[in-house]
Amino acid sequence: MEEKNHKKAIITGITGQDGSYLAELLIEKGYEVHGIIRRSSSFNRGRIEHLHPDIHQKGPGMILHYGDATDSGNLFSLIYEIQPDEIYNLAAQSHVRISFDIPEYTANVVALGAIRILEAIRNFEKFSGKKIKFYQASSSEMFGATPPPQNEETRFHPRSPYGCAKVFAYDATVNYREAYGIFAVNGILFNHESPRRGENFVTRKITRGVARIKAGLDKKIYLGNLDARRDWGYAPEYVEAMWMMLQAEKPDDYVVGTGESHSIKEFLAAAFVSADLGDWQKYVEIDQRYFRPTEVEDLIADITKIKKELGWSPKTKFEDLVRIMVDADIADLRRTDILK
Ligand code: NAP
Ligand code: F7E
Repeated sequence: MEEKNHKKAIITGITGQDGSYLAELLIEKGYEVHGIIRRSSSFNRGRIEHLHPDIHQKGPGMILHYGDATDSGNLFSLIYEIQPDEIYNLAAQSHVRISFDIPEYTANVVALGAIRILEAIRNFEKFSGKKIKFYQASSSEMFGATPPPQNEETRFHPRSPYGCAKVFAYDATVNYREAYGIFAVNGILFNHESPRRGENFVTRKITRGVARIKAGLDKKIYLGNLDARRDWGYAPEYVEAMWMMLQAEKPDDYVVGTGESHSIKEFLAAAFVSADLGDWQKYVEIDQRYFRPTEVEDLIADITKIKKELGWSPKTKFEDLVRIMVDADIADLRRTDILK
């Protein structure tokens, strides 16, 4: 008989790109998934709506709770009430350029948000004797200005309030592991994308723009710095790496990426070709508002450690990732059109 997994996990940021894929993965593995969602005046559950029926079909599935990364009392109560085996801290004001507009709020959510949860875990473990494993969504933005390739030994030199806040959360995670023996890990993830990527990140902005141009709805896409290079992978594969880190024998920090970087110009070329629109330069205009006061020029992951120790490696190639996203945005527009 198949053995039942009775593990419980909390996911903060469950309504985001990664949260939604991670929830799918954990439900598939038989977890009872508890997601923390923010109250919002407009609907913010589009990415996880399809997971609701699982509550009835496959056992516990997904349970949602209102909360916020800035609210310690709420995080403490939820952890005491749910008593999870694992916590994945994905909640963040995750947009790098916007972090220059709202630096204090970004630091509150990203930096203090992590330490609030770590404190709650420390407190809970002390009083209950039960252990909780903690995953912190760290970022390649922490490397910032340090040239590639970047690995677990590379010096951090963040270039935005977001990057600075992620460094604080990273350090807090290591500190709580060393000081209190908490099974706490950092996944240092390089950019990962998908059809569920937020619409104001560059890849999705491009693929959505391409679909709208193809449908005759728009004529141009307005962008900032096209020379920056990123190591772009496919998000569903990256949430698998998060889970693997919490199943490892000992807690440690891992870089996750593809080992390849491409410029925004290369992404544009691949996206326009994929939609049979030809030369991207006819459709793209530069708008200064999308430049950042300090830029991260080039990121390339050195994934030797995670490959060797956990056996994780990326599968989806750059051109395939671009095609998946362009096709999904074209299909999405067609669906909307049919519905109209
Ligand atoms: P995302 O799509 O922007 O999702 C962020 C999530 O955090 C959303 O669910 C959002 O809720 C939630 N959130 C924001 N502020 C919150 C608050 N004050 N309290 C509680 N929840 C809050 O981000 P993602 O791309 O899935 O990334 C997941 C995590 O990995 C983030 O921490 C990000 O910084 C980090 N990361 C991402 C990448 C990447 O390339 N995607 C790479 C490295 C690290 P709403 O839906 O209500 O806004
Ligand atoms: O920018 C350039 C921009 O906003 C990528 C987040 O998930 O990954 C993400 O951060 C590059 C930058 O992602 C536009 O200047 C040009 O060089 O898609 P992005 P990001 O800043 O790399 C890391 C790993 C995270 O942790 C973050 O949470 O593209 N770029 N023109 C533009 N970027 C945007 N957004 N919009 C433009 O119009």
